[in-house]
Amino acid sequence: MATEISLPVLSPNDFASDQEVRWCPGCGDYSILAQMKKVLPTLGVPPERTVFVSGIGCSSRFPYYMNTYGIHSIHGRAPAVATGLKASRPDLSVWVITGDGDALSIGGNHLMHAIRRNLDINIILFNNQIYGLTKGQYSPTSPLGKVTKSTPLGAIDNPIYPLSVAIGCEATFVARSTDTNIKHLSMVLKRAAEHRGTSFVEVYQNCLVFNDGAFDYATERDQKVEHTVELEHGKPLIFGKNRDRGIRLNGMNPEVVELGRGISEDDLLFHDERLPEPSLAYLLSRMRYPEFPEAIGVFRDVDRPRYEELLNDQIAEARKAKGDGELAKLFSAGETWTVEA
Ligand SMILES: Cc1ncc(C[n+]2csc(CCOP(=O)(O)OP(=O)(O)O)c2C)c(N)n1
Ligand code: SF4
Repeated sequence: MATEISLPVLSPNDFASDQEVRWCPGCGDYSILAQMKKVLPTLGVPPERTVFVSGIGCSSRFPYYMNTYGIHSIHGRAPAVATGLKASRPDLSVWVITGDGDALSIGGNHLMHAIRRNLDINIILFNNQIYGLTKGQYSPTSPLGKVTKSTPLGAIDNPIYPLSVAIGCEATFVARSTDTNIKHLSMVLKRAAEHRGTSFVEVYQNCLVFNDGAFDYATERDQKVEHTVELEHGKPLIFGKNRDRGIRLNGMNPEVVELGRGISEDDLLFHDERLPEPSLAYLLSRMRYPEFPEAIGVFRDVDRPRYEELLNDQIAEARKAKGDGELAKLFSAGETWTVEA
């Protein structure tokens, strides 16, 4: 007779470590940590099968605060460490926590290759448009003209947009949320976890010490309805306090239009997160405040084979055809040279 075994019900506390959280009081990182702890128990993956990998930065202290496995790795290299881990242990749930500096400055190259490979990992980029840990230098997402300690006369390098970069790298899941919109943030984290393939999530995160208010337009109660548009699959892009404005395509370009006066919802752009072609998601990732409302939600969610499956299939095939092999034999196989003094 089969015995029924009831699985333990996990709570956010099961994922919380005993470490004192060392972020500045009021930092947006707290909210992301809280939502992560709420979402993880709903995924059915126990702490001992969950791993957080981070690079360097304030955001990268995240693994200390989780009662899971964790690697506080090397600056910019979290995607590379996560790639090795997921390829060799596909059974683990692997999360990468990174900042805009960590992911897009020193780690830009590693990020790009992790995304294009499409391992089943989740990359959460805390975008505060500044280097927080090193006390306020500009980052690749700081806007033009931004005055910081390292740009005393204003930034002159063009910023890059994390989601546009991810889409350009063929990401299969791309989303954006904000640290203050906790319901939305937990929905996005859950969707990212459920996606099979690399999920790339940008979270607008307030660094109240070195870049306070950078995202007020998208997070403050009275401003966000006017300056963000929430993406919903199959629905038209509508925004504004009175829900009377929308985004329409004019040729290849988006434009803001007012509803009424001959323009109806049917004329608007309808969101489709499952389009195989990433152009629409890219176009949405280019909509920037103040010219446009910025899109919040899931931009893209498509299926493509995962690197770890392809890799492990290849290894199994090779084993079947050639046997287990021996590393020492492999080292001395093929052309070898003896270097003489
Ligand atoms: C090899 C190396 N180069 C530079 C640094 C200095 N450094 C530490 S964190 C950081 C940037 C962190 O910025 P970000 O990723 O935006 O994270 P935040 O602190 O804002 O969360 C830099 C440049 C370092 N620790 N190691
Ligand atoms: S410096 Fe900024 S990002 Fe770092 S903990 Fe403080 S508020 Fe947060």
